[in-house]
Amino acid sequence: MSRFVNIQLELPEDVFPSVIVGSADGDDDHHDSGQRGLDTVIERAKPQLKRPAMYKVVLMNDDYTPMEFVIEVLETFFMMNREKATQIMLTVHTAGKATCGIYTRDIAETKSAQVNQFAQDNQHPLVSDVEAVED
Ligand code: TYC
Repeated sequence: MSRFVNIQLELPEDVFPSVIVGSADGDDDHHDSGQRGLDTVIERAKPQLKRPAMYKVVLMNDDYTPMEFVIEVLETFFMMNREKATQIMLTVHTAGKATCGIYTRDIAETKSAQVNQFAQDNQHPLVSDVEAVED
């Protein structure tokens, strides 16, 4: 019979749970009495939650897309007001590219695809791309 037991404990939020991963002696007698031998191994449990990986939607400069069209894209797909959209458009224009938003992977991919499709539908060479945010 296995000597490994799964135990769930209710703990205060600031207490990081530990888990008993094994006992070296193979002798079960102290389990019934609720006692652990000196050879019991205790390790930190893995945290159960982690933040999702995040991705940037990056807008690229080109020589042909009208500034007004880029501003419309930023207002429409990234919910920017006119002032913010103008500022980001000018950053792309002068620096070559800029981040328009940071999202989980599926949302970033969808926004980027929507922008690229909208640009194509309007015969502009505007392109956006998705880049992983380093943690
Ligand atoms: N460089 C373009 C122009 O001079 C404007 C532009 C800005 C294009 C941002 C793309 O992502 C872009 N008309």
